[in-house]
Amino acid sequence: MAKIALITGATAGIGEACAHTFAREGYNLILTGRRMQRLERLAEVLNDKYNIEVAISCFDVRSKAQVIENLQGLPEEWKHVDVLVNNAGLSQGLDPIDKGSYDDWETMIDTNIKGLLYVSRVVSNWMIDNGFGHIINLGSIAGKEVYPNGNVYCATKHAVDALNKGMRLDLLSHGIKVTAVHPGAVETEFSEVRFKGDKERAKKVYDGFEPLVAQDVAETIWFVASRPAHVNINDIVIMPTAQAAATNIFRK
Ligand code: NDP
Ligand code: 8X3
Repeated sequence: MAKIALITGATAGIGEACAHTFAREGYNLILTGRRMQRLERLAEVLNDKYNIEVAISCFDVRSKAQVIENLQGLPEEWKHVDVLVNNAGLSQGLDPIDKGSYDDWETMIDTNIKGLLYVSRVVSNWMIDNGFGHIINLGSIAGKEVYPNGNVYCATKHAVDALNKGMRLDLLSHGIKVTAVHPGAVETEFSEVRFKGDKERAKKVYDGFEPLVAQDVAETIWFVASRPAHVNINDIVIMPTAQAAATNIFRK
């Protein structure tokens, strides 16, 4: 029987690349995100290209009720999830703490921390019942370092780092693997979302150096997921060669 991966935030960027990568490796997929049309299109493409089964589940991870209802509403056979990629996340704004938007702060905290917790609460129970599973959390270099004006986004990714360690401890006796993957700069829709659709400002983030692309991170996630049963990668940081630290990028 084919293995199953549940990928949150599969409508763009790293999540979408993970969907292609796990499909390539023969996994059946549960794909989630808020943009239904993108989920439907992706499911069609993957199904045609790789002949795998895809279930789509469209919800906002910020809503505890939506997360529980949609995930628990999946047919029982889809609950044998081998790999959960906790990828849905975002940054909003880049303002100093005295000027930050309350709404931006809440969106980041509700998505990156609370959303990840809601999904993990449901899926970790399936994994415990199944007696197997691997949770892969998308952290960030922003979860290892803090940079100017990154305040709340960095705090949410530091929380992911802590939750990753907490999950690893709490799920140890159930044989469930837990890993955090922490990328540096990856050119996706991330900066466009951070700057609320300002494409020009978003583009500048990646000017003068070669950033990672989503596929680089997806291949790292696949590496982590494909280790032998007795091997767990706890934590991995992946950076563009031109980036040594969060704010230390060598631009030509
Ligand atoms: P993208 O903006 O390209 O993709 C983000 C994904 O998250 C989308 O599929 C989006 O789907 C989903 N998402 C966002 N908010 C919600 C929500 N409330 N409910 C459900 N899904 C949501 O960004 P990336 O691919 O770059 O980011 C993926 C992860 O990687 C994030 O956790 C990010 O913090 C992290 N990361 C990114 C880095 C980068 O430089 N790009 C570096 C380090 C970490 P939809 O809008 O359809 O809901
Ligand atoms: C995304 C990378 O450096 O913009 O997590 O925070 S960064």
